[in-house]
Amino acid sequence: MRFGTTFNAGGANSGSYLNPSYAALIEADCDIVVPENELKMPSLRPTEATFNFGPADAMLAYAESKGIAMRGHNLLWYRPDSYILPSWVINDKVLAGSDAAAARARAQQIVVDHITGVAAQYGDRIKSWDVVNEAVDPGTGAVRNNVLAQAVGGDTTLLDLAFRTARAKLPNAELVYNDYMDGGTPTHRTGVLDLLKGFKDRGVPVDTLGVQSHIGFYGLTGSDPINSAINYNISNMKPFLDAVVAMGYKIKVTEMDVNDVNVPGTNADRDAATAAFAKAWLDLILSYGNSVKDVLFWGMCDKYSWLQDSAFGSRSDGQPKRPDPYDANFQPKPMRQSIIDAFTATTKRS
Ligand code: 9MR
Repeated sequence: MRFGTTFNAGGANSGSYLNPSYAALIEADCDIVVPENELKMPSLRPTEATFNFGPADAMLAYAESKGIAMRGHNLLWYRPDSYILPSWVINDKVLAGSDAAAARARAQQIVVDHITGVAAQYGDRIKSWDVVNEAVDPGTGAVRNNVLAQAVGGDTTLLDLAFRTARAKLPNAELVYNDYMDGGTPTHRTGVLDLLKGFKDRGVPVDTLGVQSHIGFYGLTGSDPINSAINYNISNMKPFLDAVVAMGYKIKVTEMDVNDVNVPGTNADRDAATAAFAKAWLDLILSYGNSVKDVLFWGMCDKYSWLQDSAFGSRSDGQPKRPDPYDANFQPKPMRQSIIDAFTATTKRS
């Protein structure tokens, strides 16, 4: 089993390898890291003609110097939101034009060129890639709509092409379909299962489902609200994961954190709740034995979590959230022990 985290190329007050306090957590606990934003298409491709590899190159050099693996996130993020694709893609005239055949060819060319360029830069130095990220609409279960999807009529053409291109250019890499999988909406889970089944039916080379695992306490009801929320999510996920593994996919926890946005009480109360949820979640996922060997968190330390952005909800007491294994002072929390306990309890991988 390997444990890891996301990190970034920000400054001294961020979840960066350039922040000595954060780097110390990585070097103490992690076997694997993944750039938070630096390999995303808007970061890498300011213009069609340019690949801005500098920040990710430096991150990979850091990881290699410490003997830590680095995985890649992501090659094709498939959402309609404006920050997902570079503006030269969003504003592309051919993609949005009236010549359907030209739009289709242009979309395919953008996907192939991007993956080919990134693969040429990193080759076997990055052995696992989120090839396609978040392509299933949680509201409908269908493949999401965006400027690329529109150019190919909304089907899975570009998703399949991304995986086939990645396999051709990165024959030794683990190819991952990465999506939320937070125990929440049944429609989303059904949509992901349909997509994974379609990949198998069409012979699309996908190795692994990335179970992001941005889990959390969103609704709290009943006399035992913490345990009810945990049990609800676990019972939703088990049949889903059974089905994924039965299709022959591996599983990987790619972006875990535990959102305590609605958990009342003291820091100790909140940390006990998130530790319990993390333990139950990891016990379930690690029960799939050799199908799962990696667990990555989306941050080691509460201070720099993406969840501190109020756009993702705020606590009613106004306190910062506590979603990660270490607190804002870089001190370990009970959640860190939960991870150790889950790793210790699981069967040895072969
Ligand atoms: O944590 C990331 C944040 O810094 C970025 O602004 C945001 C948009 O690029 O993406 C966040 O990471 C997301 C990841 O790439 C995909 N799954 C959800 C993550 C949290 O939003």
